[in-house]
Formats: sequence, structure tokens, C-alpha cells
Amino acid sequence: MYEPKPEDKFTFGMWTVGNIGRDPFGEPVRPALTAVQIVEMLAEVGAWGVNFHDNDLIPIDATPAERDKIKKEFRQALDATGVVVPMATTNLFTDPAFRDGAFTANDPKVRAYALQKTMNAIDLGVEFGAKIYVFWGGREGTETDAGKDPVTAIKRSREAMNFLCEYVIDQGYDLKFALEAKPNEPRGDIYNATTGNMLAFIETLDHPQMVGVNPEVAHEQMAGLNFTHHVAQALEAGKLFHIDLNDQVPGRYDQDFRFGAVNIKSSFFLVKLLEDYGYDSSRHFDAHAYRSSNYDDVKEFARGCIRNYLILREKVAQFNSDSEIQALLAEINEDDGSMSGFSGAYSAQKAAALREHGFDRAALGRRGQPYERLDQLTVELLMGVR
Ligand code: GCO
Ligand code: MN
Ligand code: MN
Repeated sequence: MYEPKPEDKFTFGMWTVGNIGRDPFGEPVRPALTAVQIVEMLAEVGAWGVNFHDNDLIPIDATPAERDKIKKEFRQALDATGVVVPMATTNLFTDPAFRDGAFTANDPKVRAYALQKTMNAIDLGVEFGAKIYVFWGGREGTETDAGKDPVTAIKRSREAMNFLCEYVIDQGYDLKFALEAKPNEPRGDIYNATTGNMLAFIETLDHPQMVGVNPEVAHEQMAGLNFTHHVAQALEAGKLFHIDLNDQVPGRYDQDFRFGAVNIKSSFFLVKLLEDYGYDSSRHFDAHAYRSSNYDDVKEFARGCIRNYLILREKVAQFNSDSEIQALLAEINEDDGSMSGFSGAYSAQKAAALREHGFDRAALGRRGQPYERLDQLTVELLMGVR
């Protein structure tokens, strides 16, 4: 039970299971793994795919010979294990060149270098089969708004996205972009801080149909927001191209915990949303094992992410077929049809009829909803006593 299948599309970033456990207070605790070792570990835990930043695979200062050797060995590991590369992205945050951001940096040379680096990274991702290209603007922000005009920052972000969309079209690549919002960390404040901001921004681009979002559990939760509602908005707009699953205590630093490790109930509603609406892209885990783990425990972390998703998916099926829960939902959503003449598209007749209709306001106010009962049943189901 709870064995992952390829159609579940469980993926991990190379930077997740390969994370060496450096933090602002401490040095690495785990030795760096090669790309080949990471692919082998992911195959062992049952992942379908691996995603990478350009420099997860190829160090920023690699010689052409080193690059070719790494690519060859990586390809062999993919072929040997059957692990695929559905998504790729650019590291625009580690190198000191990006200390003031990339596409929104004040230095035009940095902005141009960021475009060049991204074009190369897109080529690399496409070479290994990526169909989704993620943009996470980790350093696209400020600590003080004294030095950067936030309107200019939006315009610079748009110019970069338009340029890179044209590049993809020009190359004839079958590639879509997914924009990932985060409120802060590593910058004090990051532009386009939520998935909702990104959705609005996308509609201002030259090729909005090529661009969707990559929401991440921890990022909305860091800001104290309801992640499932943000994902719902993206999904309803046809913009949920990818998703980053992990967990996070709201209000804390960026924790990147194992999916389902903290907020079981909100993870359940997220899985329910994805499953009820037939989400069909990668289920990507962008999480890190505890710094106290060694690699045997990192594997437990990766298996735990997958298992928690599959267990919650089973709970969703149970919720959807629980007769008491479904009866309550039917009662909650009861509709006797008497209002159907007033809903849907506007017409002058409808508006006139609605104006004439008498409502028993006091009766409306007397009706309660059994949400306590429904929530308790949900909690009991999640606690395994139903
Ligand atoms: C973070 C982000 C990153 C991105 C990754 C892919 O908080 O550090 O979530 O992990 O997802 O860079 O773009
Ligand atoms: Mn993150
Ligand atoms: Mn992420």
C-alpha cells in the first residue's frame, strides 16, 4: 500500500534530497552528492522525476569538458533508472552577481546576464526533456524601498518574461513557464509576493497563455494565508502548471518541512482540491530533510513526502464516500430551485423580477449550518477513528 506509481508524477528537486544541510548558523552536515547519486536515490524511493536548477547539475564555473562529462553521466543515470526530468529552472540567487536580484536588479549588466543565464538554462532543461520552466524570484526584492522603485521592478520583470517567452517561441520549444511567488526570504520583501499577485501579473504579459504559476505550500503559509484558496484560484483560471509541496509552521522562517509534517488538515484539503479537480501535472516536493538527518534518514524524508500524499489521497476518497459526511454536505448545499430565476447571467427582466421578490430576512438569519459537526467528522476521519 501507498506505493507511488509513475502516473502520480511525484518529483523532487535535485536541491531537495541533495541538500547538504547548510543554514545561516551552521556549516554543511552532509557530503555533497553527485547528480548520478541523486537520481539513484530518487529511483530507490520511488520518485517519477527529478528537477534541477542549471547549477544543481552543472557548477557555474564548470569547463566545457566538465559540463559534457556531467551531462553524459546524468543522461546515463536517467536512462538506467527511468527517472524523467519534467521541470527545470535557473539559479538566479546563489552567485554574488545576483546580490541585488536578477531581472529586477538595478545594474543593467546584471539584468542582461540573468537573461543570458536563463536562455542557457532553458536550453539545458529542454535538452533533458523539461516541459515546465519555473521562475522563482528569490532575490527579486528589497530590504529598503529607498533604492528601488517598485513600479520599475514590475516593468523589468515583465520585460524579462516577454523576452524569454519570445526566446522559447523562437527556438520552437514545447515549454511553459510557471511563476513561483514567495513573500520574503532570502530578500526582506520579494516582489509579486503571493500566487494571486503572480496571476494578475501574468495577464499583463505578451504571451499569457504560455505562463502559469507554481504555488508552494510554505510560501503562502509563511504569510499566514490559506494556501488551498490560492491554489484554487490558479486552478480555476487554468494556470496551475506545477505545484511545490512541503510544509511550514505559519509565521516562521522558511522551514521546507516534509509534506504533511505539520498541518495535516490543510494538507488534506489541498490534496482534496488537487484530486477532486483532476490535477495532472507534477506533484513536486520542494522540501528539505532536517539538518540532523544523514542520507539514510533523507530517504525516509523523501518516502514520507510520498506516503503522506498517498495516505491523504486515500482519506479524500474516504471523505467523498462517507455517507454521513455526504448527507451533511447535501443538507448544507440544499437548493430548492426557487432562486434559479435570479441567478446566472444578468438581464433587465431578471433584475426587475429580483427587485420585486420579497425575502423573509429573519428566516434567512435563523438558518444555521452544521459546520462543527462536519469538521469534527473530518478531524475524526483524519485521526483514523472513522
Ligand atoms: C525556496 C524556493 C525554491 C524554488 C526553486 C525552484 O523557497 O527556496 O521554493 O526552492 O522553488 O528555486 O525555482
Ligand atoms: Mn520555498
Ligand atoms: Mn519552491
